[in-house]
Amino acid sequence: MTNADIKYFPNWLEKPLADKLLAHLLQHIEWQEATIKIFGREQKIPRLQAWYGDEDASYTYSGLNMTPLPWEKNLKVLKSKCEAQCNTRFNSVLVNLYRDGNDSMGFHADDELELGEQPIIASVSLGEQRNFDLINKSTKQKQRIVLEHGSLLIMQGETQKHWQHGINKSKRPHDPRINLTFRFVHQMQ
Ligand SMILES: O=C(O)CCC(=O)C(=O)O
Repeated sequence: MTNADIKYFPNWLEKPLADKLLAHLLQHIEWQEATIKIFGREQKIPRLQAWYGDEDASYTYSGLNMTPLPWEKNLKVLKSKCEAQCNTRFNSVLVNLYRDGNDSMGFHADDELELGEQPIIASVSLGEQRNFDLINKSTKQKQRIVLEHGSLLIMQGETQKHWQHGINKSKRPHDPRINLTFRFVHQMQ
C-alpha cells in the first residue's frame, strides 16, 4: 500500500526553465546557515536554507523562528504555477540547498499548527536528484520517490498526520540540489 495523498509530476518544468531557475536561485537566494539546539548544544543544520513569503507568514520549524524575506520575482512565478497546479493559495516557501551528498533533512512531518489540519505542500526540486523517503508513523511501512530535476511533488490530505519524510545523506558524489516547499501559513494569534 502506498500513500495516495502524494502526487508526483516528473518534468513538471521544462528542462531549459529548470536549468535557468537552478542557476539563478543558487546565486540570488539569501542562503542562511541556520543552527538548532539539540540536547542543549547549538548545531548547524546540514544544508542551507531561506524562508520567503508574505509579510505576516512567520513560521516556527524545528525550533527555528523564521521571519519571511520579501518574495523574489522567480519565486513568485513558481508560486503562481504551483497554485494553479494545486488549486490552492500559498503565502510562503521554504527553500533548501543541499550542497552535496553530505547535506540532508532528518525525518519529520510538516504538522505544525500554523499549517492547518490537512496542509497542501507543493515541493519543487531543481538540480541533482535525491531520494525522498517516507515512513508510516504507525505501520513503519516505507516508500521512496526519486525527486528529479524540474519535478513537482504534492503532499496533501493525511500525509503529514500519518507519515514522516526525509532526505538521507548519500556517499555518492552529488551536485547541488535546491528544493522549494510552498506552504500556506495561518496566523496563530
Ligand atoms: O528536500 C526535500 O525534498 C524535502 C524538504 C522537506 O522535507 C521540507 O521542506 O519539509
